[in-house]
Amino acid sequence: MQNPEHIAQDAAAAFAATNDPDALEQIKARYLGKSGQITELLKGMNRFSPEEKKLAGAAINRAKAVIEAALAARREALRQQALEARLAEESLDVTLPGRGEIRGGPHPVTRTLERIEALFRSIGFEVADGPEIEADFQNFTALNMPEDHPARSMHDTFFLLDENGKPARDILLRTHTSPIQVRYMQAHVARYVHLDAMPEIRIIAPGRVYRVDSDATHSPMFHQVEGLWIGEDVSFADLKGVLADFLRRFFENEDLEVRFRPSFFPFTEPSAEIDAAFMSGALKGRWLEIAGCGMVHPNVLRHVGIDPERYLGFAFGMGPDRLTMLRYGINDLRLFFDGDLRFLRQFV
Ligand code: 2NL
Repeated sequence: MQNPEHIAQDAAAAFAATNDPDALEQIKARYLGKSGQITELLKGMNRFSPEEKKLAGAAINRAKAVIEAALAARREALRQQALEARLAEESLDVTLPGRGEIRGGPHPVTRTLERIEALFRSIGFEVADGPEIEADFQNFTALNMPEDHPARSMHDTFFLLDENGKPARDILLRTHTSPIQVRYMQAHVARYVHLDAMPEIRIIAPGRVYRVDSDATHSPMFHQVEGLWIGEDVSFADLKGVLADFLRRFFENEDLEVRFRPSFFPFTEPSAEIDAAFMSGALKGRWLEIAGCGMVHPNVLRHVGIDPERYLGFAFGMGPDRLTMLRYGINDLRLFFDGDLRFLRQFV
C-alpha cells in the first residue's frame, strides 16, 4: 500500500502550488475524488485482514483528514487573496471632495417673462393665460383682420389638420397672444353684463406663439407679451407713460431714451412703434425697435361686445425673446430653443 502520510504531504504541496480556485478543486479530485488516491486506498482494504484493516483504515482516515484540512485552509487563503485584490483595485477614497450637484435654473426667456410679469403686476396688471390652439375668431376676426389678410395664409399660420388630413381653417396655433386678451374681454363682458358699468381691464398676456418662419432671427415657436388697458378714460398719454416706465425699469436704466413712431396695425388706431436707445454701453445711441402699440380699434371692442362710444384703451405687443437677446447680448435666437446646456448653463 502506498503510504497515506506521503499522499497527504503530496496533496498539501499540490494545493499550495496553485493560486486558482478552479484548479484547486481539480487537484482535490486527484486525492479525494471517485478514483482519487485516498479513495483507491480505501477500496484496496478488502484484501486486508481485520487487524490490518484497523491499522490501515486509521492511517488512511488521518491522511484524509489532513488533506481536507489543507484543502479548506487553501480555499480560505485563495478567497482572502481574491478579496484583497478586489479591494486594491476598487479602492474608494472617502476623503475626496464630492462631485457637486447638477444645478438647474429657469430658462433665460422664462426669467425675462417673470421680470415682465413682476413689473406689470407692480402697477396693477393681472397676468392672463389662454390656449395655444385657437379658433379663427379669437386669433383673427375679433382683431379686425380682414378675410384676405396675409397672416391668415398657410404660409404664415400653422393650421391643424381635420379628420381627412386637410387643414382645418378654423383651428390653428395662435400667431400672437392677442386671443388671450380677446377671451379675457369676452369673459369680462359676460361677467358684468347685468351692471351698467364694468371694472377696468388691465392685463398682460405672455406666452408661446407660432408662425411659419425659421432663420437666425425667427423661430417657428417664439414668445410674445401683449398688454391691454381698457376703461372709460384711458389715453395715449397713459400708454406712453406706462411703456416708457416699463422699459426703463426692465433695462434698469433711468436714462433710456424712448420714442413713438407712427405705424399701422389692423387692431389699433392710431398705432405706433416703440423704439428705445441706450445712452451708454455697446448699443449706445442706436434706436432699437422694442414693441408695437396703439389705441384699441373700435371694431375690436365691438367684436367682444364692448361699447366703443363708452370705453376705450390701449394695447401693446412685444417680443421677450428679442428683449432677452438685447439684455444679455445674444445674437442668435435659435440658441434659446436648441437646448444646448453649454449655452443654458451660463444663465444658472
Ligand atoms: C408687435 C405689435 C401689437 C397689439 C399688439 C392688441 C391686442 C388686442 C387689441 C388690440 Cl386684444 N391690440 N395687440 C396692439 C398693437 C401692437 O403688437 O410688434 N408685437 C411684437
